[in-house]
Amino acid sequence: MIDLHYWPTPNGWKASIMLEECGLPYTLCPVNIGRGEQFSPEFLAISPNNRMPAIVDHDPPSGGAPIALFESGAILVYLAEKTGRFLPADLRGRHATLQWLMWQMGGLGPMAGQNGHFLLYAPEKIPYALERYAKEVDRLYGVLDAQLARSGHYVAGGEYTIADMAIFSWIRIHKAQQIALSDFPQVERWYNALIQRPAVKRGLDLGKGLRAPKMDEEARTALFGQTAQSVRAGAHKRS
Ligand SMILES: N[C@@H](CCC(=O)N[C@@H](CS)C(=O)NCC(=O)O)C(=O)O
Repeated sequence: MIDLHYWPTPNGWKASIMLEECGLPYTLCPVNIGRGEQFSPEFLAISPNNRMPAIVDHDPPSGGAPIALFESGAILVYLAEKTGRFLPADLRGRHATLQWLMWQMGGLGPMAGQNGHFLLYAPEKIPYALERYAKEVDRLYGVLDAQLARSGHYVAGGEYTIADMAIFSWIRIHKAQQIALSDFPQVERWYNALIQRPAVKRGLDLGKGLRAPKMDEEARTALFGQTAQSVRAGAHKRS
């Protein structure tokens, strides 16, 4: 059995979608990041970066002690290797998939995250930051559109892979990012196909009711007031 430490956000959906796609049994362990639960000693022992998602696989393919993992990209690769699914075995397909997964992890996710922050959560509208991230996210959507035109059905080629799941989870929030999918016809076509998949729907629905509709002051402090001291304080509680 796998424990899924999760909150319903784009990074969380990557893991829930993959678990649903693979049909792996899992236990949902909510981590309310708006209430600071990511700093609990138990969670920091699994995810020292105080970010979800994280998993604990109590039945790793190698046998032995449970395996704990954080970073959604690492979780996707692990689950793909555990099940032999959604990561092509051939050299080209495997590395095309990993390349686009890294593109999501190092580019689309962080940039869209900052775009969302300055659009929705910053206490004041800062024109330079708004323009900087809006342009970069627009560029990244353009890159994805061009890639989908080249590759055909899916991001890394003819097969649906973990790269699609990772990228889709961030494209899912395009409306909040003030992006019209109709400006990116290949992305729109791909997105509309993926959202029909029953496992994708189940993954997106996981924990839907957990999240508060609006961010309150407590959540703002838990999420945007972090320093090294927040981690030290959480780790300290352990002893
Ligand atoms: N690179 C990490 C990012 C994970 C991440 O940023 N998760 C956010 C929610 S989407 C989180 O746990 N935030 C809690 C916090 O900021 O303390 C991954 O892909 O797993």
